[in-house]
Amino acid sequence: MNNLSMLKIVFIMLSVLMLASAGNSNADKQPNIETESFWIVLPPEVARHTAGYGIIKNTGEASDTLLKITSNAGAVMLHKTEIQSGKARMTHIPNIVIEAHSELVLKPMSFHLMFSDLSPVIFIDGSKATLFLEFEQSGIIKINILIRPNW
Ligand SMILES: [Cu+2]
Repeated sequence: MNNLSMLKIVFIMLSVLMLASAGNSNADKQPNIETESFWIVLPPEVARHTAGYGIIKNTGEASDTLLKITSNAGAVMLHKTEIQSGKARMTHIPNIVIEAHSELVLKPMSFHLMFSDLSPVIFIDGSKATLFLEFEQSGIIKINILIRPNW
């Protein structure tokens, strides 16, 4: 075998190795979803809606999409409050991408959980509700969150 064909073989082998490792590193990239400081506002007895706040963090190497939220406290949706011509308006956000190394902060006048059809059994000061966050990659994440007055 001459030097040139030897070089060709080495080159081909290197290319195959590089492709294989590139494939591997992609497959290793996973999102890692964590939740922090979640709570639900205890509404006045007459209220039919209430809000929930907290932080969803993605500390992983790939993005993930929040597809669905459910709770034993009632019906729940992700909302976003925005100021449009001087008025606060809420928009329903059906799903949202959380990029790698980023977080979604749910806070007043911004993203929030919007609860309706409130369960009277759950909505007692100091009780806890269960929240299921369904992600495209990470699957369903269950968290227990405190219900407390915001005063
Ligand atoms: Cu809302």
